[in-house]
Amino acid sequence: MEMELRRIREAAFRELELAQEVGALNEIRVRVLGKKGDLTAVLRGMGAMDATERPRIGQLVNDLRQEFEAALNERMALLKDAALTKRLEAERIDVTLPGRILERGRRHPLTMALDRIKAVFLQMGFDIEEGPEVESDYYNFEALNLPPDHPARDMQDSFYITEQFLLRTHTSPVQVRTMQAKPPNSPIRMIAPGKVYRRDYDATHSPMFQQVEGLVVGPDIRFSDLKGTLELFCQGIFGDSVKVRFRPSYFPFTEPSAEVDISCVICKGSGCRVCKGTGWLEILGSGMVHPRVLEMSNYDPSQVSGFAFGMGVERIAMLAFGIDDMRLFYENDVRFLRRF
Ligand code: 2NL
Repeated sequence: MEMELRRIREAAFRELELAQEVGALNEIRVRVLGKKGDLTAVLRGMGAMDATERPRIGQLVNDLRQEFEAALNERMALLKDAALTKRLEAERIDVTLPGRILERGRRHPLTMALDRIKAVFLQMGFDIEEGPEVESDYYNFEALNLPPDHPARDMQDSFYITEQFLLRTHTSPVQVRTMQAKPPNSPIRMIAPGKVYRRDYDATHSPMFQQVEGLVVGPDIRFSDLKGTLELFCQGIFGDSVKVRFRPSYFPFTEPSAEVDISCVICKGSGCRVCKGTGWLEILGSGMVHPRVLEMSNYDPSQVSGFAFGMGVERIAMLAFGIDDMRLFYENDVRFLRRF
């Protein structure tokens, strides 16, 4: 029996030395120390042994078990260490490599223009309101003094979803909703920025564009308030030296109505290609809110009055940055976007 133990011992230690991988060591552990392993087999065979021999052989088996287990663990640690070293060697980080350059993005020119527009009005105490892009015929047209047969509805050839719902053609419905959400005749000083949709597509028109409309309502709001506010706005965007003029115009929701022009930002008023020789550029539509529009939203025209205005953000951005084709805003060509 002692011969058998010595043979098991020699074979086990030889295999231990030959093993090069953690997996191989685990196999050896099972084969020698496991439940069906060599040493367990010896213990099982002790029944046939002389009773006086059993304690001594049992002791030898346990000693061998402990000795081999310790050697196995030591070898295991050694192989694991070697494997880690090898991996670290392969994945070594070269700290002298130059870093990867991070591509820094920037804001879209339309976002920059809109932010500037918002900032000017926020400074004047305006609130910013938003509303849905899918609107009902009522909020988009009817509440703005555009009954179903009104010819001005054709001017804004629209995208209808159903008979009753369409993509809003301006952000005026946000102002209507704001008036109706307040107690009658409450003062208002707001702008409504957002996307609007019209069936139009060329160098100066896009089927989707961004608009900022504004509304000021209160007791004794006059045309002089409209003029002063919009003149300040134009100077805030195009600089203090810009000249502003008001021309009579027509909108169904304002009376009287006025178009707002600024002196040409390219030629300073002397006449060029951009202003078509006139020295002036149209940038806003405006007017005193029509009494019918006030009435339909529970405002009493004998108690309050107001002015409203609307502008295209793309147009403001084109003039502020000197861009001649609106479609460039939506093509997302980075060569264009990087210029601003
Ligand atoms: C333009 C002209 C304008 C308005 C929009 C408005 C809104 C309410 C009541 C009365 Cl709730 N008016 N909006 C008024 C005048 C002109 O927009 O050229 N937009 C691009």
